[in-house]
Parts: sequence; structure tokens; C-alpha cells
Amino acid sequence: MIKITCKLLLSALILLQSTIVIAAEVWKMATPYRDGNFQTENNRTFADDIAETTDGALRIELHSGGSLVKHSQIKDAVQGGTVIIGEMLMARLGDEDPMFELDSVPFLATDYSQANTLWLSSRKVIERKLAEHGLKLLYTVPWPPQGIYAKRQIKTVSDLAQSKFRVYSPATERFANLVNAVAVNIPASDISNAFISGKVDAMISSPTTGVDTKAWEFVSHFYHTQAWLPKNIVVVNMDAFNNLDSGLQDALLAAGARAQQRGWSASQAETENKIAVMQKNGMNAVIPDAALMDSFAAIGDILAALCVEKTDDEGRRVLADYLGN
Ligand code: PCA
Repeated sequence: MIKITCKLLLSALILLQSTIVIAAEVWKMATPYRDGNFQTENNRTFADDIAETTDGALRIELHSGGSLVKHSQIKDAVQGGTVIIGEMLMARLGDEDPMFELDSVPFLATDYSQANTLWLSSRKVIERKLAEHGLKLLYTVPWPPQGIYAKRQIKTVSDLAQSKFRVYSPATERFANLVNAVAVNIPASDISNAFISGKVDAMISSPTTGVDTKAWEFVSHFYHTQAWLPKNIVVVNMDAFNNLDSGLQDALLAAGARAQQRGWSASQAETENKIAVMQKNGMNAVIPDAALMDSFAAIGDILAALCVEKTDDEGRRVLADYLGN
């Protein structure tokens, strides 16, 4: 009798164990940008990669365009664990720590090579600071360089005075204030409506976002100022990450590393392609002349000084390391 009970117990345990192994972990992933955008598509490939390399033991379900959680709430949702994994623009967190908006200081890092050097100088500190917020960083991907969109010709940045300037981060809001524009915070998904309804009439963003929003339907000029390359980050709730077995943790980190590499290449390929699309659609997409660049650089100097003042010793060390490279 005892033997039979024992056997039953054993087979029940084996059954239970195998159910545990078979049960896949499914994570919802909140992302802010639209389908088709290179950041979203890179996230989708990342999700496919994870499903494949873990044989379906970990699956990520992508919810794009802020459909699961609005961009402004993704950080808190992942930190609090209501959503396990999410993407956001790092510079949005600039008010929490200036280190998060180092990549949005005008003319500090203006091409992919400089952006990469800045990333290498700041990576460890950023990873640690995100961990202090309960977030494990998986990968980061820059947007193409930022340029000015306007409804008419801009000779210097002071021509933006009194404009209703769409902003997407504390750093872009500071830029708007410095040029005496009215800063209006609008998520990427609402840009087109905001221009068409007259809520905004100028902005700074990448050629990618210009094409995503069909900028030719509401502005005539794009100035390729190449002012900075802000980065998106993909983070996972730290407890959820720690609760994975080490095999799945490794798979997640490896897929993250591949996503980072793929994302940087995709981003780099975007700039020329998307400028060409804007031109084909009749936009005046141009390299700005010295007067515009000089006026922008003067504002950039004020913002860079502000950044040095706001950051702590660790931030200043990161900056010194970057500038020394
Ligand atoms: N596009 C995003 C962030 C930076 C960019 O190029 C946006 O405009 O919201």
C-alpha cells in the first residue's frame, strides 16, 4: 500500500515538474512607437529571437504605439511590475537624473561613432542608475540625428521665437524655452494631429519621425542640423529578471545584445533613406547654412553648461571620459 502511494506521489510530482518546464513564461512588452518604425520592428525581431532561442520557454508579446501603456507611464509600469518589459526614450527620464539625458545635449555627440563613444563612457553608470529604479537594461538604440521641422524658412533659431514647438523630453523643452518658443509636449503618435489642428507648428526630431508622420502634409522645411542622437532603452523589471532561471537570463541578455547591434545598424541606414523620402514628397530637406548652425550652437553651449552644472561628480567624470576619447 505504502509502495503504491509512494509511486502515485512520484508520478504526480513528475507530472507537476514537467508541467512547470512546459509552462511558458509570457511577457507583455509596452512600446511607444508605431508599427513599421525601425525601433518597433527591431523589438519585434528581438521578441522572435527570444521565442526561438528559448524554444518558446520565454515569449514576449509586443504592444506597440502606446496601446498597452502610454509612453509617459511605461517606466513606472515596468518599475512597479504591472508590465514586465518596456521601451522608452531615455531622455524622458532627464528630470530624475541628468545622466539619462546626456545624449540630448546639442552637439555633444552628433554622429553614430560619437554616439557610440558616449554610450561606452556612460553605460555602466546608466545601467547602475536604472537598476536603482528596479530596471534591468537589455539594450539601447539611437534615433537618427535630430533636425528642425518648420512651416517656413528658418534663418536662425531665433526665427522659432513665438512658435508652438512640439517637445518630447525635458531637454527639448529647455531648448524651446531658450529660443522663446512655446513648448508643447506631444507624443510621437499624435504629432500629425497636433500639426494639422494647429496645436504646434515646429519641432525637432529625426528624419524617421518625419516620414512616420508624413511631415510633408504639414511642414515645408527640414533642416538636417544633426544636433544629437537620443536613445531608446528597453528595460525589464529587475525582480522578474532575477526570477528567471540562469539559462533564460542568458538567452535574454544575448538577444538584447543582438537587438542592440541590429538596432544601431538599422538606425544608421535610416537617415539618408528617410531624407530622400521627404524630398520625394516635395519637402525642402536641406543641410543648414552657417548662420543657422551658429545660432543653434550658441543655444547648445548654454544647454551644455547647464548639464555640467546639474550633473554630479560621477556625471562630470563620464563627460570627461567621453571628451577625452
Ligand atoms: N523621434 C522620437 C524621439 C526622437 C525621434 O527622433 C520623437 O520625435 O518622439
